[in-house]
Amino acid sequence: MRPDDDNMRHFKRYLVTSALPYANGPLHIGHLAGAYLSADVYVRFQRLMGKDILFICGSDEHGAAITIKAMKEGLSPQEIVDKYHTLFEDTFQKMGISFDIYHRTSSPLHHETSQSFFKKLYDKKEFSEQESEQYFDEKAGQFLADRYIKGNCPKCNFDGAYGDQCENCGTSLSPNELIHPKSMLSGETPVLKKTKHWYLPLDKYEGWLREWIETGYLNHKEYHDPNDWKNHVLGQCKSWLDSGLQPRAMTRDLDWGVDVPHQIPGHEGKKLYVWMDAPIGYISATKQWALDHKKDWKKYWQSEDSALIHFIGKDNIVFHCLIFPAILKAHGDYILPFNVPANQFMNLEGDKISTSRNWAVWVHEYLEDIPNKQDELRYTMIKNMPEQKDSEFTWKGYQDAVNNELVNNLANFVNRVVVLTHKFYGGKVPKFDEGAEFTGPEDQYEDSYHDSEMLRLYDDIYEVTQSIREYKFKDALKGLMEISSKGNQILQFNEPWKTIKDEPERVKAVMNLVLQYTAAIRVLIYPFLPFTSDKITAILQLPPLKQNGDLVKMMNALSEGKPVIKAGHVIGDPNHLFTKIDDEVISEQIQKLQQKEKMKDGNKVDEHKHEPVKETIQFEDFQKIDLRIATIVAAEAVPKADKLLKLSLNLGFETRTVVSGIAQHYKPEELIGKQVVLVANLAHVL
Ligand code: B3M
Ligand code: ZN
Repeated sequence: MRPDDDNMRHFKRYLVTSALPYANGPLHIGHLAGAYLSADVYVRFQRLMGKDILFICGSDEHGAAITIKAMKEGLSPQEIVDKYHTLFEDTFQKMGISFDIYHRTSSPLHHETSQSFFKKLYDKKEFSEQESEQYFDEKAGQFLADRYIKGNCPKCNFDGAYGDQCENCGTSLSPNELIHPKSMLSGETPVLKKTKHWYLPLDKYEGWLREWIETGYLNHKEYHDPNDWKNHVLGQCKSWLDSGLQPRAMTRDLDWGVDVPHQIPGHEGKKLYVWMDAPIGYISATKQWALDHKKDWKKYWQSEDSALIHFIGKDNIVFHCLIFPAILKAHGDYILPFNVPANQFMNLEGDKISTSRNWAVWVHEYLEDIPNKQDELRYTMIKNMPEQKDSEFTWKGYQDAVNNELVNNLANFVNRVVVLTHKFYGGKVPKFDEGAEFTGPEDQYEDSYHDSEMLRLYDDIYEVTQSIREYKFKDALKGLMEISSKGNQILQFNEPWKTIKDEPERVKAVMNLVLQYTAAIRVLIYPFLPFTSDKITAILQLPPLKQNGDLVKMMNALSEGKPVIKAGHVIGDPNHLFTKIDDEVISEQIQKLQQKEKMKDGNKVDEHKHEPVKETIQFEDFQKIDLRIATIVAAEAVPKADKLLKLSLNLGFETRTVVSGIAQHYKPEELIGKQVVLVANLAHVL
């Protein structure tokens, strides 16, 4: 087993991307677990293996997700994307997500890149031009994005369905299917108007897409090993292919986005579809990185000895496994992704993470509330990574993981090694006699030699590296923690604190070995918990990792029985790697979550706090009132009544429509998903 024994030895370089997050709201832990932490572990690992690897990301700043948020906050789209782009950069950096570049799709370089890409496909006659009827808001004077149209769902008749999806029954819709469509811009009924768009004929590409997905091979530039792809990713691709691909419009009638190139007749008022421009954002970010570092971006994107790997969440699979590959192949100069190790979703305390219900742990808030504990969050996220199926984050689970695993196992091991080294040898790594026997970690009754234990350590490290290569980050982290447990066992079985007097040679061999363990953990832990790796580096007084082959060098040394930390090296003072998380910290977070959920919009609730309490009523009066908790599933303005909102309330057993005089306090779209108390037996007011 060579340290770099893998099926990718023939690749000269790697290009790793994480999904470009929409710059329309802060990052929550689900994002982190989905596409960023997994990629970061992988990239940091490959850097330690000495690979040429580039880690690309940036903000996705176009599409209706942005303009709707801008409308809600009363800001311009540019103001919205600036705000969240800055927040993202800061949050990623603080969490140690080690992008080589964090770019943005509103940059001029991206606009140019995606336009010339589009132009190339246009010139190659890859697009089909089709005229269709789209909803147009005559009052607002614009075509409506799917998300801007609401109406009754054709399936369940829910009256707050969007043009692309009914959030009540989950059906995917197209706007033309909505009954009683209304524009969210003006509240008016939109009219159908003819418009022309450029379509990517996915139906024509279906044959080769299927062959590429299923067999993994088209030619030397377009291949992968389907056995290496996750089952749920292949499954989703196959189910899309089985239901037949349809041509997909690559342009939109919008005023925010990348212009359709002006050389193309009929470009006026047209923008690129956000899923046309966003993945090209990976390319423009690479170009920007190459400009900054005087490197050649093309090698990463167009050379058959490069491996392109997309880390994403499961909701983006079709775009990265079918649509973007189709775009790349239609262009002709690009490689296709070698793997798309998508993650599933992470739930929170028994419920789906939801931005609209504010059921989320926001990463920037975590960093403020529980400062300097990035690795504690990274650890819990990786431990619960939704690699194959949805997973769950709980605050109690976080506390247990930190207290029982990081503190009791890892921090305890490193601390014991350092304290004992100072106590026995004044901080100097001891030399030992080759023949000294001691008890190994695997079998407490069998004696071990230092050399054979070094090889065992090598094997355990190798296991971890294989898991990372297979995108099994949970297993890899477990393997790492088992190495720390074994280190603890070596101390426990040999009890150097008892045997130091009578068996000094044996203790030297034991202490040297556990110091090798500690020094090895410092390297191996770096992809997962980089801040902790730095702390161990400081404690051991070793030079910082260079991130270009440290792990390969270390594994080569171990396999030859050479030390990772040399005898005679003087280590620094002990310093606790982790401290326990108190119950109060956890209960505060749980309370915060529940409160946010209850109040949704805290300030607004406070504004009403000062309303005087009404006259006292008798118990019999109170008993007559049937109070029910209901969820607002749709809200809209009532024409010509500026105080009123029409609300659809889901009571669990039925949906009611009520009119409420709160229009001056809330915008309709803010109310969706919120809970209210309803007097369910109030007589109709005429
Ligand atoms: N912005 C969707 C998302 O944030 C989209 C990803 C783009 S990746 C090119 O989930
Ligand atoms: Zn429905």
